Amino acid sequence: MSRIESASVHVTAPGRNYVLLRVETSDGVVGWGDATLNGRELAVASYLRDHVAPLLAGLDATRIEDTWQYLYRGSYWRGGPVAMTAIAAVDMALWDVQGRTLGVPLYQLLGGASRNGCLAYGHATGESVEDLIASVRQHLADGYRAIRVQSAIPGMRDVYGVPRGGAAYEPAVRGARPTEATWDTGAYLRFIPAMFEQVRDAVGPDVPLLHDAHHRLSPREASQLGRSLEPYGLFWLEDVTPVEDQAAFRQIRSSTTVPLAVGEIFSSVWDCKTLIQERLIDFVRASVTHAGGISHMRKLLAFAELYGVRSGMHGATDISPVGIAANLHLGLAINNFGIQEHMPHPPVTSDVFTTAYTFDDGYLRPGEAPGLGVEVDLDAMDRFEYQTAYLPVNRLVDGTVHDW
Ligand code: KDG
Ligand code: MG
Repeated sequence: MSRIESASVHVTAPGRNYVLLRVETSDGVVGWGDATLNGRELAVASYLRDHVAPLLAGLDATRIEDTWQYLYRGSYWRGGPVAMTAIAAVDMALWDVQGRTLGVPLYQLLGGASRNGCLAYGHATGESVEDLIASVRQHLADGYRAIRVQSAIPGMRDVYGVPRGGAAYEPAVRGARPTEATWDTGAYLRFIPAMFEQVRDAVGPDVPLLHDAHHRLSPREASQLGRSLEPYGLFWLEDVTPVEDQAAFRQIRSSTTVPLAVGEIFSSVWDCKTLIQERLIDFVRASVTHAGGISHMRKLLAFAELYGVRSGMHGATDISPVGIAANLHLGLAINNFGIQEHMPHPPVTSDVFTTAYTFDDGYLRPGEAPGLGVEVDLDAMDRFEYQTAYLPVNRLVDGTVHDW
């Protein structure tokens, strides 16, 4: 029997902070799990290092479901982003071990491929609508078949998703305290429909376009935005309102037919049970890294399949290549895959991570390497030290703290 020999936690920062779990078995097989929780990385590292890794040594490495239940039910304090990200890392690492032990890519253990590749969407951004349209055209030239569009808003200093001066966008900012952004809902609601009108005019009706409202609107404002965007045929409108109150989506759903995507901050199926069961959303954005790993995401998405809700897994840079690979193996295997976010990591990331997954012709593919198919260079990791970094805090024009 293959036993877990050791489990170690690694914090590294090639380009940005990542937390990884490395599991090694008595047979000498190594598996990796992603435990990165943007802006709260060290909380998960401590959860793993202080409370989980010591429990893993000696367990049967093949008992993945049992280990998941042991960590979830066995902690009594179940759920929440810190615990579920920690459990996800263990689960991913054990599936990785299983695939490597059997010499097969993980998707083969999840039922095999249901499609040829995972349709990916890229992020087009612009400090003006003209720049945004140029960015959309560049993405089309780079092979993307679906594109998220985010633009600066006249009169607002910092807008989610839009980097300044053409730099690559990275939501977390290094520094001892979070940076602060200023938000004006009225200016946003006036500008976005006009922005979509110009983008649609420029690129035609066929390109699937997405947009992320990033939790800032009330249900009534979200309904207004959704209705105003209906003429532009969006693939999805994301995170229109904070989602603690799942019932709020009844109001939005009954007011607009715009396809809705929600859930990059979900930790488990319990965060979206009502949304799915009442068909209040079209896409669920939960990811393997933040929602309990492959084992739990598989159940979450199987539940979603019953109600016609498809996957749209979070894939921003704060999900490490290990987590992205996990999303891709699962996405390739399930029937109700929708789309996968693709926000490429900066080139320095490949100093530490070598991935079997590829992006080509608009599709991400997990590759045929055994397990998750990501190699992690332990020595290189040590060259990139953790640096404190936070997501921004958002305030209204009068200084009131608002959702970011
Ligand atoms: O950690 C949070 C970011 O990943 C998030 O703000 C990015 O909204 C996001 C997205 O859709 O990628
Ligand atoms: Mg988002």
